[in-house]
Amino acid sequence: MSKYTIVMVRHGESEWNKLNLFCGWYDADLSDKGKQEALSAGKAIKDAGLVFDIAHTSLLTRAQETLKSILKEIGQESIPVQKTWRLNERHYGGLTGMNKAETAAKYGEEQVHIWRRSFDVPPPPMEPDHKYYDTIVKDARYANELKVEEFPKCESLKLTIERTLPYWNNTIIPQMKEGKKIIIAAHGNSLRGIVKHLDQMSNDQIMGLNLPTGIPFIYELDENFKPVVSMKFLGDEETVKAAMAAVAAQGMYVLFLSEFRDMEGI
Ligand code: DG2
Repeated sequence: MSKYTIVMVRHGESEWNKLNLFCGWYDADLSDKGKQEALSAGKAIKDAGLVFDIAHTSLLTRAQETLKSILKEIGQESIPVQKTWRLNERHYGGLTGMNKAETAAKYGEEQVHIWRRSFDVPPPPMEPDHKYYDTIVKDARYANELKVEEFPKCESLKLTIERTLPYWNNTIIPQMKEGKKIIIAAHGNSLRGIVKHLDQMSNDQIMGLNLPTGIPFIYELDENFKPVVSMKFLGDEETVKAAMAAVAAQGMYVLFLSEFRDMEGI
């Protein structure tokens, strides 16, 4: 029997999702489409009659803005919002700022798939001479959270889970036990980590999961926090499937060809 319900949502499309760039800890804003997706997410949550006591999000603007828009739509702007770097997107290291399809054209789709979806192969590290190194490492929002030597230079999904799961276990679960209803607005890979844990997916199974932007999903959990209902999207099946396939296709060479053709007008 289900005892707890929790809602999760990947932020709406960001400016860098739109440009198909590896984003990670770069603080991209929501695109116009992403703002619309956040509004629709709020409407879907409202239609489902869901209300919350506490919200959790990352330190990145795209997730915070998505959450804000949802809470506004459901008239719950005043609930406490807890922000943590532990829910940040995985750190995409040296790939940060590179175009995913172009990277596939250069290094091969297989390599990009490994970088994006393997469980424990991290992307190349972000070195101090990287274009976005200072922007990220010297960002004041991390000053009280992480020492420079603790700062990730890149993260695999495994490493992402190692910093996300303690937050799930030590902060979110105790709040659910107190009867708090929770929403989490975070990122493709920080949420994939939580989903992998909840559904006890193997390292191979998780490789096939691509989370769409801006479509909330629900977990119903039993008294031991085991799923009774897993990843129930508040959206019609076809739309969700197409959105997941589009995320998977971001690392494909053919997308690079079509982006190139669009640019060249051919
Ligand atoms: C995307 C995920 O993160 O990328 O960092 O580029 O959820 O913050 O938009 P998000 C990024 P993929 O792992 O799907 O390539």
